[in-house]
Amino acid sequence: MRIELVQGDITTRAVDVIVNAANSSLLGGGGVDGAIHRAAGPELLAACRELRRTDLPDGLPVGAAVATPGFRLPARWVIHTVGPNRHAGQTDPALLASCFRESLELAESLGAQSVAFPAVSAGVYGWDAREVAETAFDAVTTFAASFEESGEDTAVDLVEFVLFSSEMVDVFRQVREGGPVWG
Ligand code: AR6
Repeated sequence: MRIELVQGDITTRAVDVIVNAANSSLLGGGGVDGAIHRAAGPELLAACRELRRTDLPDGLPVGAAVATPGFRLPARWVIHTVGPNRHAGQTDPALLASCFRESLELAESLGAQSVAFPAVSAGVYGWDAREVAETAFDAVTTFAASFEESGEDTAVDLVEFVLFSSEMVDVFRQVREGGPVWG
């Protein structure tokens, strides 16, 4: 499984799945969530409302993931996950790891070959970029290793981290290379 770092707007990625850093309501917001809803069109909000009406009347729990079509996006599906909100006292890294793991498992069950993640919880939800990067790499490598141990191949063979700023790319690169993060 390849892991790539990309600087840019996740809504432009022509991958099978893009992951949305949503909130529990699934009804949109700012940041990457707002960008994805704008690019996907109003059909995405309608699909999210339908999920709330049927499977998720109380919303999507922190650390969980759910899929919708990508509608007007180049991506085939959007997987919505809810990162922990540090400003609300959600400081357990296991919750953030769960976002990456559950999104990957759902992507795998959809047969997706390529998955793009944003830096979940590193914006409005106030997590330190380095901690997000460490958690993200750890979750992806653990996911890949679990398949290798069982001798099975993953459907997912490309994971992209699509990061808005060059500073965030630097943090992810430093964490991947195991070196210090400056600044
Ligand atoms: N492509 C890639 N990354 C982006 C984009 C984009 N188009 N736009 C922003 N980012 P955030 P969170 C980066 O705040 O911290 C929303 O209102 C951004 O620079 O989007 O999980 C939701 O509805 C940052 O590095 O997500 C929730 O209420 C990263 O994406 C809440 O924010 C995540 O920032 C979720 O907060």
